[in-house]
Order: sequence, then structure tokens, then C-alpha cells
Amino acid sequence: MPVTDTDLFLPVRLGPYQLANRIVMAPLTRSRAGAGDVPRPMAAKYYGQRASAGLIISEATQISPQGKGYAWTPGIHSTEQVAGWKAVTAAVHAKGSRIFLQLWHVGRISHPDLQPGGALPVAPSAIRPNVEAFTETGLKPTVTPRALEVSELPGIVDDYRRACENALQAGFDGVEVHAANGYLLDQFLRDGANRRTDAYGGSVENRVRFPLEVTRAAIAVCGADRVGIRISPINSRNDLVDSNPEPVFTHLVDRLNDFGIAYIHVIEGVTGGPREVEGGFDLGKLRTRFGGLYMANNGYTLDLALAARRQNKADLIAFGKPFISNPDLVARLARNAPLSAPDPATFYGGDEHGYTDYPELETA
Ligand code: 8OZ
Repeated sequence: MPVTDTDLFLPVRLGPYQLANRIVMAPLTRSRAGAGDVPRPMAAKYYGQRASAGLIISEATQISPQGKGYAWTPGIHSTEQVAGWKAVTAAVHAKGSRIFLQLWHVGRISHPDLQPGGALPVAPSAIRPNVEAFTETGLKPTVTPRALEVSELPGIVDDYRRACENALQAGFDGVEVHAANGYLLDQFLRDGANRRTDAYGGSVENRVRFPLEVTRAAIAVCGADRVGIRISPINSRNDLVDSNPEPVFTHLVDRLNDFGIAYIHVIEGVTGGPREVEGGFDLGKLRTRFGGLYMANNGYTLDLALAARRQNKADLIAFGKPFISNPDLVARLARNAPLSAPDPATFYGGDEHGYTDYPELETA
């Protein structure tokens, strides 16, 4: 039975683009890049297979060698990487979809094995996260990062700026600033990782400063209507907490609203986990403060997505894991057809198995 009486499958405006529907493929790390952190040709096949999504957000992509924190993730800082991504954006555009690049600097969620010259990972403050890093030779405990000098911050903003220029050159339709899940920008936002006593730490205004400088750089390159941001306000992923997230994220969203960016992409709850979090706050407050599009993510089913649209709680719904195992997810949702379950053993690393070989419904 086709699902009617919803606008989930109807076109919607995002900045300069008319998206085919309100369903977004969420950014998904798959750790399958080749030598030089270059996307391999199979990435073009994978993203092309999923291009019935109104919008695709690329997997998190390092803006610089320093920004890398996981084995075999792709970058957007070399000419070879730009060439690799061109095949991806061409495959997506050939199917009539749009694709934004997710800009990633991991900060302290890394390991010297993954850093240029075996350097220490960098962070707002020298506080070790209690997690393991995913290196080419397996999981390793993280080390205490080096606190960034204030004089180094403009160089990182420049790395973001160059990454945006490269993204446009590679054919991306826009960029998403990754400020979620405990990586560098989230580390600046939260007092669990940011103990700085300069202009980038302490007060809420100071902690949002660096993420806003990065967003401004992205806007300068792409235009505000082709920039989005991903946040996870009530998430403790990657050992990152805040004593009081609500004022941080309401202030951040107010400033982003002033900038006029295209969307905020909100991970509702714990990434990949429960949607309700003890000590959290009502994320609906962020939606009402923001004039652009609100993209909701985390554990959405068809029913939750239909309800979110019916109650106007979100403009766009991002699906993650269901897109791994259902390349034709939009068609399946539109028919309320069964979804196939993804195999976690093939989430990270490897070849086309578990990547481009999930069948569509007709052949399943
Ligand atoms: C899963 C595995 C590795 C990285 C995130 C980029 O949490 C990630 C990620 C997810 O945002």
C-alpha cells in the first residue's frame, strides 16, 4: 500500500535547491577510502545507488591530515581526493539528487598513529577522552591531546575554508559543518573538554566562538544557503559531556539563525542509541528558534517520520543505518515495504561486500 496523506515524499526547497523529497541520507562513516585517503570508485557506486534520497550528506571527511581520527576515512585536502569525490558527486547528480560534504576535524578523538609525523592529536584542552581510537592496526587507547594555542586557531579555520573550496571544486552542492558527536567543534562547545581561560573557553559566548568562526568561513566560500551544521546537544558520545547544554545550544542556534544558514541537523538523543536522555532538554526549543530547515535524525522509522511531519516537528528526516542496507530506502518507505537489516560486521572497512551489494526490493 502506498503511503499517502504526507508530504514526506514531495519536493521541498533547501537553499537554492529543489529536493525531490524530505528524506535525507545521513552521514555514515564506512572506512573504505583508498591510499591517500582518496574515495575509491566503489564509493561512486554506493552513493549513486542511494540517490533517491532528496539529499545525501557525505560520510564525515577530514579537512586536513590533522583532522583525521579513524583508519581509511576520506579527506578533502588533496587534489587526488577532489578527483575521487568528483566521481561520487557525478553519480549522485546523474540520478537527480543533491549531495553535501560533511566537514570533519576529530580533535582529540584520534591517535598519533593517524596523525602526520606521529604527532599528538589536538584539542581545546589537554584532557584525554576515555575511548579507543580506530587505527589501521586495531583499537588503541587514546592519548592525552595537546591543547591548541590560540595562535593556531586561524590556521584550522583556513583548513576548513580550503576544504570548502575543494568541496565545491569536487561538485558538492554544499557543506555540513560537523559540530556533533564529540569531535573538535563539539569539544570547544562543552565544558567537559573545554577548560580554556582565553576567548575560546569559559562562558557560553566564548565556547561557541570557534564553531561560529568555522561556520562563517564555510559561508564565505559556499554562501549561507548552502551551509548546514550537525549538532548533538544531549549526547555523550566520545566521552563528551556538558554541565548544562541547553544554554550552549540555544545560544549557538540563535547565532546560526542570524547567519541564515540553510539547516540545522539535530541528533535527537544519543547517536545510534536512545532518543530520550536523562538530564537532556526539549530539542523542540531549537526548532522554534531557528528560521531555516530543521533536519531530524536518530532512530527514525516511517511512523516517527510521518508523525514528525504531521506535527511539523521537523522539515527533513535523516536516516542512517536503514540507508546502509536499503539502497532504495525512499521507495520502500513510500510503499511501507519491509526493510532489510544491516550487518554491523561490514559497517567499517572492507570492500564492496556490505557496501554496494545490498539488493533493491524488486530483486530482494
Ligand atoms: C561511527 C564511526 C566512526 C565515526 C560520528 C563520524 O560519530 C562519526 C563516526 C561514526 O559522527
